Amino acid sequence: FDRLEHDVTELTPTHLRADILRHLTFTLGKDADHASLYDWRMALSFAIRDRIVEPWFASTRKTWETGHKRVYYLSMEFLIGRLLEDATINLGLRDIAESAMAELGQDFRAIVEDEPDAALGNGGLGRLAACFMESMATVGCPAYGYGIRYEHGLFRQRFESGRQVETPEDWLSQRHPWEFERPESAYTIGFKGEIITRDGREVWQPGETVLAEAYDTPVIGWEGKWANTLRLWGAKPTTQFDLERFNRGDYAAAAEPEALARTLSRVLYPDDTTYQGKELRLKQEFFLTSAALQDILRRHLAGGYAVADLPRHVAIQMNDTHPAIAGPELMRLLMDEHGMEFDPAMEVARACLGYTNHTLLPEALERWATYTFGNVLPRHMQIVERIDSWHRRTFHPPHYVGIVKHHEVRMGELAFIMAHKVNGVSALHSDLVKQNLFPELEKLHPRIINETNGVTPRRWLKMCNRPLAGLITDTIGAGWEADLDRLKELEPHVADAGFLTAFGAAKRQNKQALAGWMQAHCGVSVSADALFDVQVKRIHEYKRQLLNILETIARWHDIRQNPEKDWVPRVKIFGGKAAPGYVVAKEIIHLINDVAAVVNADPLVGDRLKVVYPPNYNVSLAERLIPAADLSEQISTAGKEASGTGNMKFMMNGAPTIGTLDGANVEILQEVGADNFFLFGLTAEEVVKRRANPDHARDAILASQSLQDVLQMIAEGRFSEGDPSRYHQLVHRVWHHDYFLVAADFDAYRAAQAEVDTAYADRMRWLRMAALNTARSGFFSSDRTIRGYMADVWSVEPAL
Ligand code: DL6
Repeated sequence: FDRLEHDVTELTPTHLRADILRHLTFTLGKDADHASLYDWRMALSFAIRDRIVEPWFASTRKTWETGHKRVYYLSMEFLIGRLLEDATINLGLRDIAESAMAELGQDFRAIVEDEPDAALGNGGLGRLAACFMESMATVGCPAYGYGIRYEHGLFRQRFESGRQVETPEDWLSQRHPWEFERPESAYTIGFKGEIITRDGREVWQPGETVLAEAYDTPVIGWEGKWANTLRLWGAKPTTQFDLERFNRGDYAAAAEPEALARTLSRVLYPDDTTYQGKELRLKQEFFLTSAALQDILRRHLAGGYAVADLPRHVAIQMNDTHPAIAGPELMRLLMDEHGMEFDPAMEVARACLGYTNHTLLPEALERWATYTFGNVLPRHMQIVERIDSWHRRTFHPPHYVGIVKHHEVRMGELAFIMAHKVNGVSALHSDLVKQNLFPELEKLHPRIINETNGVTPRRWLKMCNRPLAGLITDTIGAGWEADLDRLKELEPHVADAGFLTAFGAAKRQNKQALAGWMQAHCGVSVSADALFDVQVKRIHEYKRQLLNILETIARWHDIRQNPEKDWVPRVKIFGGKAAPGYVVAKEIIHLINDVAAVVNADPLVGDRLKVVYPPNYNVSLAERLIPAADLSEQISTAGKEASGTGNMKFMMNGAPTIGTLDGANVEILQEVGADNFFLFGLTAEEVVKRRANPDHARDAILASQSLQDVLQMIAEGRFSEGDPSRYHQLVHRVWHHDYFLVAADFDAYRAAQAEVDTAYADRMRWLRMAALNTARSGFFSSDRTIRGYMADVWSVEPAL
């Protein structure tokens, strides 16, 4: 391993080549003549991983030796995507790896794209956790991410006759080269059972147990200066395989304990907005949380510190309410296992815990029936009730405020009361959390702050958009990757036609690559001169993909009415999955695909309008689509999108937003200026007022001839030939149950889209807007967000 002593900055393709061949031979047992793409990918991944291990050890050692405070980020989701290219970029080895592979006769791009996406998350919340892990490593914040090593990540989506069909995802069917299995780091997790009293203390005797075993993935920061650990727990049985039953020929029964245990880490729940009333989901949440807390306490005590000293060394962040059982579980460990009394244990727990809220949607705020909660976690039910009565006695909240209400345990209230800081994820969202979600609790204990989300510019600009990243470095020099405010230095160049032309050329290169990919994978041919208008995110009524497709129909209709007009050609690109049980969202997907089929086959329309919906939107597809986008669709009903992070990625990649005053759009608008943003629609306050009028949708439809025509065409079956009633319910919903105000915002959206056309037709004006979006996107680096959490929530200094 002498070669590992080379500083990565001195590493040559020849060194790396030798490492790759060594792994191919000794780790994979293959010779170069018989190696498959998979073998080469593994060999390269191991060679790159070797380069991470040293800084990883060094970071851990330094944290340990200095007793530095650590952050523990508990999340049910880490949507990390592919890791190989990202690791090479952060180590400064991207081009060296490409050359080394070329010397070996291999195509780096093909290797990178052979890696399956680790889709251990549903959407924004999980991807945010992944960006945070990378940023914590970049800014030198000592941290562990704790999650679940799901065998099956988010389902794969395909379309059959335009309908979404789900199949299981199997990223672990291949070896995962980035992780280290840690069988020695395993904890027993209990469920159910009973409480007994021993020596005057309550003792929980679980009726079921499983083992949580650790799998560690190092996360390397920019320039390889610091690395943290993403520790994912896999479930294993605590009981041995039952040999006696096996010998009796009862093979299924013999394997039962293993099968039952593995169920716990088998699937990611495919729904990020609705509460899953499943005992298994509660068990998963406890499994992750208990394993993490046991691990945290073990590490703390191994450092020779007292339990009461925990808050000086440990900050624990609950990513949404999913790990909110951390409050009672930490109390149980402190009281039942470490002998603390209730009051001091509360002080310790609350000083350690922070809670991030990611949604205002009532259906996403977890509540458990006390029956289920008490059955699965009887000791925690007792502790929750004790916390609730302590809170009532001490603070006298209004009678309707509390943790246990109407036979339910409210996880939002529990997380709030157990945390010393609660934060929202954009300025608007944090205000709404204060005003609408927890107004009474905030009055009793003011603790809500804002930490506007961010995204890592290493993955979401440097890696996914090489043409633009290259232009930025050529224009303002290196170093912007870890100091994104430096993008401001691009502003003076925006007056320079040469720079704008180069900016346009970079965008065009990405668009051409995407056009080729869409032709090959979706069978739709599009012109790279058309405006690429992109809406990618989970499919949900509040995100209003329906509004977008209704506008598409109106546009198609107008082009047909007036084909001679000088239309600005558009490609409407959609991407996203619907939760399998979300019927309306699935109807919207079907409608988009049906409209695409009609529009794309219409010779009268030709290249003036195309609709493309590539299936199975995931992190890798986002990396392909976002750099090629001209326009970013962020059109949620105001007050519903907590922040959005896709909106930030588009902005960074030079795509102006068409959007409502919702989530972080508000701050994007502030940063970029009204001239470089297509704003439309009702504000959050107006939404509430408008909804109070029961006829709001009808009024809006009757006032808009265009919307009437569109709804009429759908209802007549123009997009569902042979099945005219297919969308009757959807159309009925717009008329009578339009909770998300699609009708009310339709005309304003159309007008904003017309402004987009006008702006795009003026090439230099458009390029200026696009370039200013990139130049003013520095605020949205997740490095800034992480520094905010470090200062305001965790009280952690950088260790670098
Ligand atoms: O904060 C990350 C992300 C936000 O950007 C999105 O606006 C928000 O919808 C999402 N929230 C969730 C909520 N899931 N649950 N429960 O995914 O968080």
